[in-house]
Amino acid sequence: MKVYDVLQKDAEEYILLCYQELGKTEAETVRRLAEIRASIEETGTYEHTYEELVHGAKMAWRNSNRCIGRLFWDSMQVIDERGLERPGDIAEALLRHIERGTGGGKIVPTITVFRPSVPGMSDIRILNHQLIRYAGYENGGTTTGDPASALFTRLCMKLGWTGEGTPFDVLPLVIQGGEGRPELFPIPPELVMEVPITHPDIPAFAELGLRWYAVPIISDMELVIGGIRYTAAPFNGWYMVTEVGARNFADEQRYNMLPRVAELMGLSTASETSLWRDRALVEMNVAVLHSYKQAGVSMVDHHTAASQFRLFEEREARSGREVTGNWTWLIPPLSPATTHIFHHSYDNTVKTPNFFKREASNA
Ligand code: HEM
Ligand code: NRG
Repeated sequence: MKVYDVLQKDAEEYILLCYQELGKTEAETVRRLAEIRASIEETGTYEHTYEELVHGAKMAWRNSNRCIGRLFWDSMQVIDERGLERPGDIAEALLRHIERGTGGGKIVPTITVFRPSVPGMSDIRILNHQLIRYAGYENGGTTTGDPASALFTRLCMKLGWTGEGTPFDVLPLVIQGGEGRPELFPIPPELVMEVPITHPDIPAFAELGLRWYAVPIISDMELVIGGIRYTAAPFNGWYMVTEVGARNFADEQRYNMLPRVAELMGLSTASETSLWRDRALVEMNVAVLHSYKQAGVSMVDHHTAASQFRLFEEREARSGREVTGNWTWLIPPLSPATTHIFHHSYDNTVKTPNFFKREASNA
C-alpha cells in the first residue's frame, strides 16, 4: 500500500470510531470522511478539527496499556497549540502548560498538542524526557543528581547550559523547531513546584535533603491519532507514590537511598535476611506520600490507584470496550500482590489512538 493509502485507511478508521463515540450523525460522518479524502489527495495530509483532536488525545490515554491512572481519561484538559512554529513560542506554551497542569498543587491532567509531522516540514521536537527533571552530572564513576538524566545533561552542557551542581538542579527545556541546533530555555524557578521530603515520625529523614518535583510531564512520546503523528504533545497527570518512593529514590541506578534510609532507621544492613531493604522501602514511601500531602500536592498511593483502575475496567466493560493492558507495568513496584491487578491477566494489544516512544534521537 502507498503511504497515502495507509494514512487514508488510518484516518477513516479513527473518524468512524471517534464520531460514533461522540454521537455524531451518519450524514456528518460521511461528509467529514469525504472532506478528509479530498484533503489527503490534494495535500498528502489532513487536519483534525479541535473536537477530533480533543477526543483523540483522550482515547490515546485510555489506550495506554502501561498506565494505571486511566480512570480519569475523559476529564483531561487539551490545549491546542498547533499554530506555533518558533522554538521561543513553543517554550512559552510549555511554561503555560507547567503552570496550568500544576494547578497550585491540585494537579490537572493536561496535554498540550503542537503541530504534527507534515510532508515537507521538519518535525517539532522537545528533547527533554519530562519538562521538569533533575540534572545528572557524571564525575568519573559517580553521579551527582539523577543518573537517568546523565546523557541529556551532557547535551544541555554542550549547548551552553551550566547547572549549579546540586543533586536537584532543574534542567532547561530543549526545543528543536526546524533543521537548526536545538535551543535552550531555562524554566523560571517560581513555576517549578517541589516537595521537600520528611517522614511523619522519623525526624532524621529530613537530613537526607531529598526533594522531588510536583508534576511528571512526559514530553518524549508521540501522540498518534488517525494516522497523524504529533511529535510534540507533552502530557501530565499526578504521581503515584511508588514512582518516586520505590523507583526514583530507591533504584540503585537512580538516587540509591535505601542504604541511607536503613542507616537512619538503625537497621543493620549486614544480612539480606533482616529484610532491611523492604523495611526501608516502606518508610521511604510513607515519607513521600506524607510530604506531598503536607505540601498540598496531588499524589495517589498504589492501593487507591489500583482500586481506581478496577473502576476503569468496570466502566469500560459497561461501555462495551475491551481494556488492554501491560501487566508488567501496571503492577506497582511495592507490594504488587496486594492489588487485584497482580492476580489478573491483561491483553497487551496496542490500540490507536495511542502514545508511542519517540524513536531514539541524539539527545
Ligand atoms: C505510565 C500513573 C496520568 C499516559 C504510567 C505509570 C504510572 C502512571 C504509575 C507507570 C510509570 C512507570 O512505571 O514509569 C498515572 C497516574 C496518572 C496518570 C497516577 C494521574 C492522572 C496519565 C496521563 C497520560 C498517561 C494524563 C496521558 C495523557 C501514560 C503513558 C504511560 C503511563 C503513555 C507509559 C509511559 C512509558 O511508556 O514510559 N502512568 N498516569 N498517564 N501513563 Fe499514566
Ligand atoms: N515514572 C516516571 C513518570 C512516568 C509517568 N507517570 C505518571 N504520568 N504518573 C517518573 O518520573 O517517576 N502522568 O502523566 O501522570
